[in-house]
Amino acid sequence: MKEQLVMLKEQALEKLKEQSTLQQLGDWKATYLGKKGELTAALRGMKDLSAEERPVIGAMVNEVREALEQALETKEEALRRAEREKRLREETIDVTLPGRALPLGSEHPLNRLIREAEEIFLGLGFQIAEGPEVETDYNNFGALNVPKNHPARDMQDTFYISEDMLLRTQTSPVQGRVLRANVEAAKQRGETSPQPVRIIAPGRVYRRDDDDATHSHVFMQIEGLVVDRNIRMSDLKGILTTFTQQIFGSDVSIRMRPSYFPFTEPSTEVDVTCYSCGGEGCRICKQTGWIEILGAGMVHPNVLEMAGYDPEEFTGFAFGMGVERIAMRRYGIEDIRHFYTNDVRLMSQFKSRV
Ligand code: 2NL
Repeated sequence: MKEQLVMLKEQALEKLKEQSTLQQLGDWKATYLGKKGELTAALRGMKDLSAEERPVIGAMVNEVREALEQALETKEEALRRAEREKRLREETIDVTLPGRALPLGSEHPLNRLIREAEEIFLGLGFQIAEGPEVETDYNNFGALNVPKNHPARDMQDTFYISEDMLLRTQTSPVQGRVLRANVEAAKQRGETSPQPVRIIAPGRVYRRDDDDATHSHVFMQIEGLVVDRNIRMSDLKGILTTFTQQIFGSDVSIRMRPSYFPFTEPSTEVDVTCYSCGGEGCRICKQTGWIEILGAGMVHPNVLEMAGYDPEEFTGFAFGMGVERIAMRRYGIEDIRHFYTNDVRLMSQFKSRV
């Protein structure tokens, strides 16, 4: 029995050396120290021993058990340490490696031009106004002095949603809303006159056009409106000169040609000197030296009156420009549809300066 125990101990310790994972250690523990293990089996054999032998062997069994448990603990600790060190080695991060660059988006050229225009007009004391793209027929046409039989009101030219709802064809209804809100606010406060107005209204507008290189059924517009006492055409010219020089460069000048809009009287079309040839005449300005960029005029007294502003007390000017047309010339984009197909190869060329 003694020799058997000594052999068991030696065999167990020998086997222990071969175990190299915590899983294997568990199996080893079951084999030698477990309830169904070899040492328990040896203990069971003691019932056949004599009374003198029993305590001696009993002590020896305990001694072997303690030795094996001790060895197991030492081995387990060594294995845990080795595994932790291995993991730490594998998880080492080289903080000196350069990071992976993420592809950076860029600002849409239309949004960029609108933002630049907004910054210029904010600097001139204007506020930015916004409104819904689905409008009433009255806000889009009636309130702007566009008569019932005007061709612009035709189903051919406007997206109607119902008899009197439509997709706005210009952002002017936004300005009309601001005017009427001011009149309402003055009434609420018991004041005799509404506040003056100095706003721009940038936004998306819709026309029933067949899309081609120069026409899109959806496009961006920036309109402006100033209403105050003693506003004159020279104020319009001053604001537009400052704006165009900040957008196109301080060496451009503007000229105004007579035109017609139902909502302004007098009305004018505004040209800038060609920023490509400086006015000499080239392909871009079709040899004229001038490029048309917007329409404008003095607000028609009917428009002021309908909104609740007394045209005897107030005068104003308004203007409207198509953002795509200016962006196409400025960035040399030859097809308006590029703005809406959003090919990243084109769009990524407009890295924002923000
Ligand atoms: C153009 C011309 C224009 C206006 C828009 C306007 C707005 C109010 C009152 C009077 Cl609330 N006028 N807007 C005036 C003149 C011209 O747009 O060619 N746009 C692309």
